[in-house]
Amino acid sequence: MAEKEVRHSVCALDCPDTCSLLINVDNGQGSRLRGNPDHPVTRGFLCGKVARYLDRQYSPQRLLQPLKRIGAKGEGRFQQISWDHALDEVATRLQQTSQDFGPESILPYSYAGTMGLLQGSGMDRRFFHRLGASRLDRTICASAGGAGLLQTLGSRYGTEPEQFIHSKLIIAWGANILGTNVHLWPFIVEARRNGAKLYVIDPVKNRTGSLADKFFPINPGSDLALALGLMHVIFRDGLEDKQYLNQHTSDADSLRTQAINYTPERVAQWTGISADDIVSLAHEYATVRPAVIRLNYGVQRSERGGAAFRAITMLPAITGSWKEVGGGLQATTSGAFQFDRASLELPTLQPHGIARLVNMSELGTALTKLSDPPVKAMVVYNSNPAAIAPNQNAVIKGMKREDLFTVVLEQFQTDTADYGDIVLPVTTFLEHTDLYLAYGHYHLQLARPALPRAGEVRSNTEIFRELAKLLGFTEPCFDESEDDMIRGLLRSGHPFLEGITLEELDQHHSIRLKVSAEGKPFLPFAEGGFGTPDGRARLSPEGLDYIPPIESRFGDQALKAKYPLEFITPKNDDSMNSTFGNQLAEDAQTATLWMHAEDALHRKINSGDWVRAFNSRGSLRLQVQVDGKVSPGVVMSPSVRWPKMARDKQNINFLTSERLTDIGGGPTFYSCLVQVEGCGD
Ligand SMILES: Nc1nc2c(c(=O)[nH]1)N[C@H]1C(S)=C(S)[C@@H](COP(=O)(O)OP(=O)(O)OC[C@H]3O[C@@H](n4cnc5c(=O)[nH]c(N)nc54)[C@H](O)[C@@H]3O)O[C@H]1N2
Ligand SMILES: Nc1nc2c(c(=O)[nH]1)N[C@H]1C(S)=C(S)[C@@H](COP(=O)(O)OP(=O)(O)OC[C@H]3O[C@@H](n4cnc5c(=O)[nH]c(N)nc54)[C@H](O)[C@@H]3O)O[C@H]1N2
Ligand code: SF4
Ligand SMILES: [Mo]
Repeated sequence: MAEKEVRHSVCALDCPDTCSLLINVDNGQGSRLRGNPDHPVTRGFLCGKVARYLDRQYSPQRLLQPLKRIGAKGEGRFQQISWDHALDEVATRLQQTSQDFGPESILPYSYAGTMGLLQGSGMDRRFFHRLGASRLDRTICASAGGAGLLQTLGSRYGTEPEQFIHSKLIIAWGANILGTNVHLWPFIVEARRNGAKLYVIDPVKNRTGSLADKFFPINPGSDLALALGLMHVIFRDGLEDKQYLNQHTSDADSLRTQAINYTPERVAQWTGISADDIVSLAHEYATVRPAVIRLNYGVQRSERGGAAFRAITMLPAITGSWKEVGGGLQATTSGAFQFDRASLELPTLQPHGIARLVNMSELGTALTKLSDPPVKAMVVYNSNPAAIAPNQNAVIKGMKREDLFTVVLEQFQTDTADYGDIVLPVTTFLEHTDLYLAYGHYHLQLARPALPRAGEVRSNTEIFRELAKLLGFTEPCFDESEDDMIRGLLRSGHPFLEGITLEELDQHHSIRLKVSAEGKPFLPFAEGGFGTPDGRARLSPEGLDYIPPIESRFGDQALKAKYPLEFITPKNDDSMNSTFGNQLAEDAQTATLWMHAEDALHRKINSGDWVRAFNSRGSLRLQVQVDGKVSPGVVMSPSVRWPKMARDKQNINFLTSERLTDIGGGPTFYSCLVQVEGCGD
């Protein structure tokens, strides 16, 4: 590397913005990280977390050598060992486990610690497929919403962020834009400068809600009812786009019939939003043009989250808003990155046909109850299940099992790493090559290593490549270079990737997908063209009856009598799920419980008091804040802290359940009833 230079990189964190980064490198030492000013979405700035990423990169707490556990599981006592020793032990144990219990007794556990395609779904997938290990159903974040989008639109993409400047009404629906998608904000600021209004529908009045023109405090998990109420008013008052409905949708008439039942008055009871507000929101949404919905992921983490996603994504088809620049809806853009994933993951390597699928949102059950075969070995990478998975008591009980062999590939000594038998130190995104899609824009990016590696770290790709060798896998795919793996991904033949090559990516770092002609806005469904089999948006009302979540104020009344508060645990400003958890102070947001004054008074609790939030699954110590962020009956604490960093060694996922969403098999983190009581200190 030259003495002083500016290098390009890409933020690999699990965030819709996938920022283009510039880093100053001086004699191999990174000195300044900033947002690329030339990138159309990054526009020269970073979020607070990643602006300080070099602190993480150079943290004295980073794992730099392989470790072998010498203490009890979870205790955190390890000794350093060599890579040869570590990899030999992992290979031998996996081979033995496979022989004794069958390969499906081995479970990979990974999610989006890095969004990079190679480090997240490349050599690892090949390795586990070839081994015949259980497959992991990666449901922890977006599978309920994804299933909903596929049912209605048949595609997982929508309005591009750059077009929000043309909108006149922007609805942030379960979307904390300033907290989790901050690069959309400048486009909204520009739209508002031109007269647009921003409306926010959220149970929590966070920074985004506080800056809205109108804030609609919705009861958690009732979004399906609200969407049906809006449809009721739009159809009743003849505000639908009949031509669009006829030409580009199916089942509109049955939907209209279904919506008749969802009067504003009925919907008001469930949602907590007044009938008048529902009527005026419906009128404005249908008549202010163009209107766009930013539907983010919060809505899907409740029991009817999939149906809610289905219904909300029907709205722009009903009003014909897809036709307009600055109209439509964005829940994600990831479906436009149409790679040849099979060439990367090679599922055909599976020796005994398709292996069993284990839902990552039910890890506690998988580790404690699964049989035939039971899980005997788990390899964790890009994830921190001992913090982020629901029903932690079961997860920990499983991870403590003496007969479970656990390998953890990590940058830091997380709670999960404490349960590892072998811990392998890995690279950060500044140290390896990867290709990045985005779920909040349409720019494909490549990053080469920007910094020399710390200590003895290796990348996921290298580790799985070496394990494949040790297990005697001789297929040529285990020798394939990273560049060839990227070339394979790009060779799908899909028009959105047409002409994009690795060489071009190396030269430009970021390339807009060929979703529309250069300089022209992308209007995905202006003329129909939905991804459904008949090309029409599917408005079927089947499965769209609103049934309140079991764990909600209108759900199981016996449960509610014991645990009367609806507990939601949305994203934290200062961490990325549990990433950065090592840096969070004891009094961080993740130690705070927001509560309404009425609920506090009733329990003789004041702002600043320490309380216990609990239900039948667990109990957690938090400090109360009463400041109007949440409505009566709702409590909120941002997710998620490292349990071991807290005095009580717990986090909010000790309270959440393993109940799954209506479709997609997703977790229901935000359908969670609790009681709160003072606890002295
Ligand atoms: N700072 C920061 N940024 C992040 C992350 C992080 O941990 N920290 N995580 C990243 C990840 S993994 C993801 S998936 C994205 C998620 O990004 P978002 O979807 O924006 O994040 P959430 O906080 O899950 O939920 C969004 C909003 O939905 C609200 N909400 C909760 N329940 C309901 C409900 O029933 N109805 C409605 N209408 N709203 C509801 C929450 O209060 C929150 O304000 O963010 C990414 N960005
Ligand atoms: N209560 C509650 N729980 C939640 C949520 C919530 O809103 N509320 N959100 C859920 C959501 S949306 C998500 S996406 C999940 C996120 O869950 P996870 O995907 O597990 O995300 P993180 O907690 O960020 O942990 C990622 C880990 O990967 C590591 N890592 C980063 N890069 C690499 C790499 O290159 N190689 C390897 N081996 N490791 C790497 C990081 O150090 C970090 O410890 O959490 C879920 N849990
Ligand atoms: S976390 Fe998101 S906003 Fe922050 S730098 Fe990464 S991509 Fe950008
Ligand atoms: Mo997520």
